[in-house]
Amino acid sequence: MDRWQNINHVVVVGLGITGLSVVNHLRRLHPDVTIRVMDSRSAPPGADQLAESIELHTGSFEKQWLMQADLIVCNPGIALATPEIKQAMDKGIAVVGDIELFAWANDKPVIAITGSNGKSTVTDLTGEMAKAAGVRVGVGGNIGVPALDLLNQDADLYVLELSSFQLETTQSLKTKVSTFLNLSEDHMDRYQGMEDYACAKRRIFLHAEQVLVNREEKETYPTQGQHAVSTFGFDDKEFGMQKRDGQIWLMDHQKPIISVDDLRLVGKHNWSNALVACALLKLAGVDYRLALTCLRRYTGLSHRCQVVAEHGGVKWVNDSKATNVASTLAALSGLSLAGKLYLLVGGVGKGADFSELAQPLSTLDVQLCCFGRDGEAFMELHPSASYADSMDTILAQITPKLKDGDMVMLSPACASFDQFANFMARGVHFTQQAQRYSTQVS
Ligand code: UMA
Ligand code: ADP
Repeated sequence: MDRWQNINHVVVVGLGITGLSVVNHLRRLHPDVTIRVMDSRSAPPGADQLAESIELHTGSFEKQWLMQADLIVCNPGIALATPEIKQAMDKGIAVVGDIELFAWANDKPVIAITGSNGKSTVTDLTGEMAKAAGVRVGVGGNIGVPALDLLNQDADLYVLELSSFQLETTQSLKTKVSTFLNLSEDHMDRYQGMEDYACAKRRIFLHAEQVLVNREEKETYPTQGQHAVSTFGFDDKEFGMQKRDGQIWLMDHQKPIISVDDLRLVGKHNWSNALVACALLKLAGVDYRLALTCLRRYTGLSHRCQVVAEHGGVKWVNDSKATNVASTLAALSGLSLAGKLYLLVGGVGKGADFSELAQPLSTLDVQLCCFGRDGEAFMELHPSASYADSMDTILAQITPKLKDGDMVMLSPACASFDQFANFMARGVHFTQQAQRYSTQVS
């Protein structure tokens, strides 16, 4: 089927790295189509990299262009419910995302990963292990490398992190294996509720040869279609875990893979991430046993529960990627400290309910430090809570109190864009401040 037969005019909505990758892909593979780009921001990122020959409209969505399009390619950050987009869809104009274009152009096997938390860690680790096992692999998607940019790499396997936003506009992606890691509240400013959000994520199963789901979360299972289903979890079934001689082992159908004591990744949630990476590779036909040294050495991605400074017995932990409640819960789970935890929370709450944090906080010696736009919403979670407008003010206030055994952790349960460009900028800022203030601890 030639999907491009009747497509002459494409409108790319939203620039950023996705929009640029779409334009480059179209120019490479479909030089005859006309491309117009629009972005509602007045100075969208990427505008300086757009060829001058491409028409660009900024500051609003240009309705007439949309109505004249044969195909609209929408940035994942733009909701399909946006009135101008909805109007075009109602007129019968096809609206897709960059992952759909990837699906149209790709004929290589794909491992696809979604979930509320752990996507990037599992994606990166799976890619690293595939490489260590000798596979030419392309790793991208929501992790920060647009999927279409991978198509130049001539890989034999693609590992894609897919957000619910990207899956909303994806219809045809064939995968060797798809996994839905877990479901917890996030992006409630975009979805009508948890089921709406879960439905978007389950689209990852539409054309999956095999699916891998979380035994402990039935919401991660496909609700329609015939699939070969494998499961992972903390018990000893299928891909699971087992205690042997006092150590917990990751297990593949009763066969030991690796002891968690041999992992450099920390936290129970990361044991699960490591197990999933092995399972995905096996289901895709890659021998993960060729990559166990890589797994053993893997220390994780930046901004995820990462110790960024240590001085005078005080640890400073950057978990800036904790942009929802479940990821902050994961950071607190199993935390055992000789001293006090100074926990920095706040930012853009995305309409979330933070009350689940109250229970684990009640079991810890903690000073809850709230900041940013929705920081006040955390104040009722713990009697120690105090509010300051910025992270810097908090760090200046707490540093003189820090003692041997304490931990200062940024695990904000919120997005960053009230005060920072993104979670990485927030994490870098925290790291710089941590390195400065840590030397002042006596
Ligand atoms: N925007 C507008 N008008 C526009 C276009 C964008 O207001 O016309 C705003 C929207 O609020 C949008 C935001 O700008 O949310 C981001 O757009 P962008 O230009 O930064 O987008 P890209 O650079 O193309 O990045 C996107 C993903 N961003 C989003 O889904 C919001 C990146 O995921 C992804 O890495 C990249 O494509 C490559 O696939 C980021 C993300 O935050 C990391 N993802 C969410 C998450 O992980 O929770 C889903
Ligand atoms: P995502 O790409 O889904 O946002 P990341 O791997 O970047 O996932 O991790 C995001 C946050 O979630 C970090 O704070 C990290 O410590 C936490 N996290 C990682 N894996 C899991 C998991 N399996 N369950 C819960 N939280 C997790």
